[in-house]
Amino acid sequence: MSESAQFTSAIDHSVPGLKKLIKNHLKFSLARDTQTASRRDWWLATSKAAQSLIIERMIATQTAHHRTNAKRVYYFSLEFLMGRLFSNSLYSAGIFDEIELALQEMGLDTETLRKEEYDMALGNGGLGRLAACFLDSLATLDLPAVGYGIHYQYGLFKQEFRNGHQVELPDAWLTYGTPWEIVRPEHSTEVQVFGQVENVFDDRGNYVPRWTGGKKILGVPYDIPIPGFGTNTVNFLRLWESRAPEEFDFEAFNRGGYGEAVREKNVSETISKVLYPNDKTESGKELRLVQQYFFVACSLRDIFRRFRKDNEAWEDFPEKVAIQLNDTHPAIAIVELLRLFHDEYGMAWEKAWSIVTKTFAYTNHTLLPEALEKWSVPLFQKVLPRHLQLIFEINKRHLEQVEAKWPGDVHRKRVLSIIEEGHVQMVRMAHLSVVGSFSVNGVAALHTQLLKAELFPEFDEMFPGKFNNKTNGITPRRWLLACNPRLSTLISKKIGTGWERDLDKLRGLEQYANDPDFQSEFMAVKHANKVDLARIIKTQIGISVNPAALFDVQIKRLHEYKRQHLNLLHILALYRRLLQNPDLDIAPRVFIFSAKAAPGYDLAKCIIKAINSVGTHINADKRINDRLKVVFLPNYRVSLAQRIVPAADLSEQISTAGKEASGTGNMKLALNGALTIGTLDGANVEIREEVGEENIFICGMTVEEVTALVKKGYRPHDFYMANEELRAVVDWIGSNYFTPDEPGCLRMLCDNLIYNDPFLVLADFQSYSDSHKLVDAAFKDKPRWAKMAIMNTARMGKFSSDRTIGQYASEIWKLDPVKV
Ligand code: OAK
Repeated sequence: MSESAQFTSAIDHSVPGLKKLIKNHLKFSLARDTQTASRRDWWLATSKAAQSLIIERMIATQTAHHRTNAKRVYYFSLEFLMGRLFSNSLYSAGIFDEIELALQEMGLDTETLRKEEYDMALGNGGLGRLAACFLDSLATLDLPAVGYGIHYQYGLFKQEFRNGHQVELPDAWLTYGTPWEIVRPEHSTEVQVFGQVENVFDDRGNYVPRWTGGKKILGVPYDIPIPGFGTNTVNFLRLWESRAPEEFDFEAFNRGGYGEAVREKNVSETISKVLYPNDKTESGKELRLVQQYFFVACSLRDIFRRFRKDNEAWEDFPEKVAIQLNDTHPAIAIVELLRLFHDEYGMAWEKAWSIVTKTFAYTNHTLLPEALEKWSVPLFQKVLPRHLQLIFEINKRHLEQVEAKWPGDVHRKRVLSIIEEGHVQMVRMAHLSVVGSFSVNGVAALHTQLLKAELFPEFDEMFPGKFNNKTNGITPRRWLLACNPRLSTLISKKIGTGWERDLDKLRGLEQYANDPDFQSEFMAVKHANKVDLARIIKTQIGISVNPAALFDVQIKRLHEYKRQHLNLLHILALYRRLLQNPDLDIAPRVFIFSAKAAPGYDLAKCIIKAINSVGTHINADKRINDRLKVVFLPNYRVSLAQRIVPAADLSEQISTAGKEASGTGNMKLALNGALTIGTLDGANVEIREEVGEENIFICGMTVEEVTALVKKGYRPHDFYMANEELRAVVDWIGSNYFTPDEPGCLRMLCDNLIYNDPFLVLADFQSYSDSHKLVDAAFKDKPRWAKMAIMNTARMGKFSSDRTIGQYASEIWKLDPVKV
């Protein structure tokens, strides 16, 4: 009998059945009656109803995986940027329409309830959101998978603006609880940090190192079910919360009294307290290393337990377990797995290392030097003394191989070593990851090429074939079906459904790209989405914008390499042109920004202030007559992105060539019919290949040109002097004109551009500005713009995360689907 024949739901999926289920949850789970229930209560009750259906399938899925002793992939990530789960759950449970009807009959609607959910923002940006898209695709493709991470009590900070400056507030996402998670105290596990290494006799009379002392921490798992779309598979995300092993430390109580005992407990609970808010950089914080070790140590114990249920021999471990490391943050898992096999299970080094290196695969997500994690040896010694010893032993054996391959080559040994020599020795986590994994992948073709040629050329030579590319993708369920219901409906009306699980089907739209009726339907959808966004802008920040204007969107983390300040310079140039020539014929534009800056990143915060100040000034200038508007929406997050993306006309992807590993916002926007203005960086290169050069605006220097300019010696001041308009707008920013109440506050931005400009903003300004003129002309030609927009949607099939995950599964993990 097939698995699917065995699965029958015990739940009544009909509209009356669902109504009853929701009311039951309201009453028995929330202790509310229909008279007093708040919107949040209704949202919770509806979510719990959907969750019941999902949990049924989760149990069936886990049974099937267990029964078939399936190989599983474990996705280790310090970040999962999930956003809201409500719509996704309804779609995946296949009850969206039924729930909508059921709610309607009770005088409610999904649209209102949806907004009650607090975003699950356990990530900073690209890397964390990619992890969330991957979970969705893994389940949709019926691949046995578990995500492992940390159950942060506080997610990414909430952002507010005060006088245009970013202010950070805590993100207490769990205040009202969440309907999606299931706590599993029975799978709690204990791990150790700090302490020392002693040599002791083991039970066979060998004198061996043993990790003793230190601090014990309890990991308590919370599971979030991850339903696939159009399938019964439900995987889960397991997040660890840190606790003190005993509720109350009586020894500490006797030593130092109540305060001491509670303090001890607090230290343990600090580990999972808060997500570090830095995108790319996190330098040397002890707590961060403890976080990393805590979650991978808990996860490996959990994987061992699951493996041992169905398997005898450790040799089979790589046949049943693949672990994907989401960047180097979980890389300590390599050493921990070795330690478990070697120290705890007494396995010989060679055998243990051979299993380890057949288990791990590593994804690199950036080439930026400041993001390559390094830990000082003294810090490692303090937090994980035994792991440090093991790292030195791994490195010794690794360098012996280097010596065997290139005898006497000291330079190679130095660059390939896991330990960086210097004033203080450092452990290079990227090197550890390359040495300890059987696969290393980049996230876009250009990025992988640079990874091999620039970052790790010696490693590529040493391990031919280990490096490979897996171009990123996004889930079409969230980034089209759920976020853009109007466009989804139009697409399905035109080419039928099925594109949600096979995004290449969108190619079927190409044949209508020149059809005036389809063009006007497509652009009517865009217009309606812009009207919605205009309403959000009005209610959030009180600015009126014209939905007929070109919505020019840059939404992503604030970082110099992403060059929001290049966009700002262009805005100022346009503003100046309009002041000097009031008859200038340009299409009205609304510039829309949304971005968080890392709390300690002063220049990024200065750029936010600059955009806000310039925006306030332009928006109030009557002479401009609403032809330019500048909007900075606070508190960028997944749920806000889901409102902005469907309404965008133009997508700004203007990083300095060679700096953005892939980008995924570029894919979301193009999929929803926005045209890209962008550099040949990251996945933009592949987007151009797919949509065709006639449907994208490429500008700026190429990687080769950037390299050549930097090699020659880049002098931003020369560009500043040579370009009258550029000089004027840079000086304007520095002049206090836009910040009269805070003189000097934008000086650092202006000085940075003229005298430093590490990301070549001034060098790319003219090309970018010229490209915008082409955008303006194209936008005025309505049929042409419509055709280009349709072509973008039609040709984005490659960027489904289903394609990406299919490639990981077959080329890296050797993982087969299990139908439930
Ligand atoms: C964050 C912390 C450390 C290293 C990398 C990151 C990160 O978010 N990188 C981003 O990953 C995305 C997913 O692969 C890419 O699309 C972005 O280009 C990259 O910056």
